[in-house]
Parts: sequence; structure tokens; C-alpha cells
Amino acid sequence: MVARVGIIGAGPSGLAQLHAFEQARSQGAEVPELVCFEKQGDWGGLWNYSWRSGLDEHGDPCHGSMYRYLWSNGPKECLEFADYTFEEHFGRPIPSFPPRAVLEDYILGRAGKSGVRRHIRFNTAVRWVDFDDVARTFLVTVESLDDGVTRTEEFDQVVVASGHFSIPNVPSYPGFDAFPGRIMHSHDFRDSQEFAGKNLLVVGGSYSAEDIALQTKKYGANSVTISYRSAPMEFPWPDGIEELPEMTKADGRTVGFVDGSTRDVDAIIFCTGYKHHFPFIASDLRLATKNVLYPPDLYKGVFFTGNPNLMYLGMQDQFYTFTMFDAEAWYARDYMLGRISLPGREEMEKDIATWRSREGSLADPVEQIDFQADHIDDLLKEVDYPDFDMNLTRDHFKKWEHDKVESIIGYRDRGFSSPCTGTQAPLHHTPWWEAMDDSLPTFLGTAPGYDETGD
Ligand code: FAD
Ligand code: NA7
Repeated sequence: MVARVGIIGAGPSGLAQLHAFEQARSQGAEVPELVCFEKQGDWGGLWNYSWRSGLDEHGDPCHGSMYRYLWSNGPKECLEFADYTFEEHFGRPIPSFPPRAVLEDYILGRAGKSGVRRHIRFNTAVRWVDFDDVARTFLVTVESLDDGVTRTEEFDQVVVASGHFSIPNVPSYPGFDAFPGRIMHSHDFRDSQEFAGKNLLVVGGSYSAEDIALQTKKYGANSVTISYRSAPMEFPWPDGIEELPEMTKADGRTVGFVDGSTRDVDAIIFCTGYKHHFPFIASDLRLATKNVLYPPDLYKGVFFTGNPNLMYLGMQDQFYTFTMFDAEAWYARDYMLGRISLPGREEMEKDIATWRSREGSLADPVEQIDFQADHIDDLLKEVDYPDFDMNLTRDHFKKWEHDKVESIIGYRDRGFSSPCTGTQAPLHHTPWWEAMDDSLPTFLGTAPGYDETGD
């Protein structure tokens, strides 16, 4: 009997898994029956933008956390698919920091080319995953959201690719019940123009806080105060953005901070991160982790040690994204095809402990980048993923960190070279700080070197 593999989610990670199998099939391998369950009506995961926030049209929590005018926050060269380059997709070199719609187009371009859509059951939410100890199979209960019908299917292996930037972590502070303005999480943030002219408090000290502070200022906020818990980001912020330590309370619209300072604000946006949240997985199979580079209980960052036929993709905190998802998906595929065997549980746990202890000693982002690159290298050396210059991506990320420190509003105006083709990216026609239109035609249509005739 042909084995059955269930994949949960058709975002970049789930699509990487489907694509990896498709590659093997095209080379003559016998591939298991693949069924991918996607609760949204279309593919792309977070890149599938929706105006909705709160609950979706079916009454489930909205998956989307992306917002309008979101531009890539890292060089695209560090996430390039080695078997489907940006040049192949767009027919020419494009700048290094594309807006969301352009990256979405790229992700879907590869998925479309490899024809994996036929495996995906859209509008189908996975409601429960459990393991039958007798039959040694997974029982996956899904709900068809179009008609509410539930059914349970059996799988030999299950790949969880449901993402982990969707369920917000939302703290509370004294005085919030009487705050006379909007209090929200970045998960529900959609359009910066809502905050034009306002004085804004952004809580958090990481990517979302950085980007939402910049973006709201770019689109007309009067002032943005960023409140950090552990450490300030200390970028050279433009006028009108400042950093203060942790907030303590709100008194009316006046917010107090631990250093005794106060600010009057009109709205508060929590950029306090997300929870790894898998309410649809039985507790003994459920990954429990914070947002770290090497989660516990996942051998090679993928295999759940309690039952390695359950795999998780993309569960790490992310410098690398699509490249890492591909590496994990290729490795998982080769395990499922019987090309790679796994050690016993004790050895898996020892290996995880070594990685996690190293993560605990990392001093700065440069070491964190190398750590994640080493994780990817560790996987790629055993699979047939096409060659590309991984070391170049390490250098790019380190330069990018430096660029951000030099100019937080200007780092996206740089160009990097492709680790796959070597081509140097052209510079975008408009500095990011002045580029208000993030649409795909504007970005591509006027890019330097673009020839509309295609000649
Ligand atoms: P997701 O993209 O979250 O996809 C998971 C999929 O699983 C979704 O389609 C969801 O509907 C589905 N799903 C979930 N639960 C179920 C269920 N129970 N049943 C069925 N289907 C389910 N990365 C970059 O490389 N560059 C960026 O600039 C960048 N910007 C970001 C900005 C924001 C605001 C956020 C939140 C993330 C950003 N990321 C960025 C990181 C992002 O995590 C990855 O790019 C990528 O989307 C992760 O892919 P994924 O498939 O693992 O998860
Ligand atoms: P991250 O990177 O997980 O960061 C979460 C931030 O929130 C981090 O700075 C935390 O501070 C801060 N945090 C968490 N809880 C609190 C409380 N209670 N008070 C104050 N600050 C808090 O999430 P992001 O949303 O920034 O990024 C996620 C992805 O979205 C990323 O891949 C981007 O590309 C886009 P800490 O440092 O722990 O003190």
C-alpha cells in the first residue's frame, strides 16, 4: 500500500514540502500520497494578504499577520530558492528588498511551476491530530469550512507547517481598561494611514516593533515611542521616533515608563511577538517552545523526538526563511522516502542539547546568523538540494545587520548579489523611505533595466 503523508498548511513551509516531493517524483522516485490541508481559501500562508483581522469568515482566528506596505526586511538573496531563482521568475534581476506582493508572486511562481496545487484541500482546517498506537498511524480530523462536514483520515506521517507568527502574545498593564484609544497587537495591524497625525506607543524590541514604528512614521504618524523590555534596538531613528524602557501603566492617555518618564499617546500597538500554538495537536505530540533558533524536542529542527513520524517545519525564529524551509523539507522528504535514517531517541536528544547549549552562548546577531546557517548546512549536506553559495548569504546577512545600524531608513536601498546566479541586484528606483506605492507593477515596471518588451 502506498504510504500517505498529511501536510498541515500551504504557506512557504508546506509548499516547500510538496515541492521537495515533486522534485523527487520528477527524478523517478516513488512518492507517497500527499494531502495538504489549508484552512484558508488560497495558498501562500502569511504572504496571502487579507484585510481581515480578528476572526476570519468562518469564525476561526485570522491567520494573517502581514500588513499593507510591508517590504522584505532582509535581502531577498538570503531566501532565494536554489532551484528557482528570482531571475528565472522575473526574467531579469530585481532589487534586493521587494514589497510583499512581489515576494508572494515569487513563492507562488515556484509552487505553480511544480504543479503542487492538486495536493491541497483548501478551506479545510485540521481540528485534531492524534496517534493510534495499535495501527501505528496518525488520525487527522479535518473540517471542511464550506459545509462544516468533519472527517478523520489516516496518515503514516504528518508534517506540521502551520506557521508560528499568527497567534499574538498580548500583555496587559494597569490602566488599560480606561485608556481612551486603540490598543492592539501587530497581528491585527493592517494600514499605517490609520495612525497619521497620531502619537503612537509601540511596545516591543524586535522586528515588528522596528518595522511598524518606521512604517507608521513614514505614513504620517506625529510621533512614535518604542518601549522595550530587555534592550533598546538603538538604530539611528529618524526624527519623531524614540526608545524608552518598559512601560508600567496608563493613566488616561498618559503612559508611564520604568525610568519615570511619561508620554501622552493616542494608540498603543503591541509588537510583543507570537505564540507557538497548536490547539489541534494532541498534547503528547505538541511542540512546546518559545521563539528560539533551536526549539526543544525537534531533532535536526524537524523531527518530534516523541514520535519522529511527526515533523514540524519552519518552527525556528527566522533570519533565514525560504532557504531554511527548503533544507528542512528536503531532509524530511528523504527520511519519508527511506533515504535517511534517524538515530534513537537518546541520541536525538543529545544532539538537540548540543545545539541548544550553543544557542545559549551566542553573543550577538552575527553569531546567531552563523548558528542558523550551520543548522541549514547540517541538513543540506545530506540531501540533493541544488548547490548555491551559502557562505555568501552569511556575509550578506552580516552586511545587512551593519547596514541597519548605519541607516535604519536606508538599509533597503542597498543591493546584494545572488548566491545562485552571482548577479548583482540593481538599486530600486526610489529610496524606500520615499516609496509609498508598494504594488508589484510599480516596483517591477519602473525598476532600472526593465524592458517592457521583454527583449
Ligand atoms: P505561514 O506563512 O504562517 O503559513 C502557515 C499556513 O498554515 C497558513 O496558510 C495557515 O492558514 C495554515 N494553517 C495553520 N493552521 C492550520 C490548520 N489547523 N489547518 C489547516 N491549515 C492551517 N519572512 C521573510 O522571509 N521576509 C520577510 O520580510 C518577512 N516578513 C514578515 C512579516 C511579518 C509581519 C511576519 C509575521 C512574518 C514575516 N516573515 C518574513 C516570516 C514568515 O514567517 C515566513 O516568511 C513564512 O511565511 C513562514 O512560512 P510558514 O509556511 O512556516 O508559515
Ligand atoms: P519577536 O521577534 O518574537 O519579538 C518579540 C518582542 O516582544 C521581543 O522584543 C520581546 O522582548 C518583546 N516582548 C514580549 N513580551 C513583552 C512584554 N510583556 N513587554 C514588552 N515587550 C515584550 O516577534 P516580532 O513580532 O518582532 O517578529 C516576528 C516575525 O515577524 C519576524 O520573523 C519578522 O520578520 C516579522 P524581549 O526581547 O523578549 O524582552
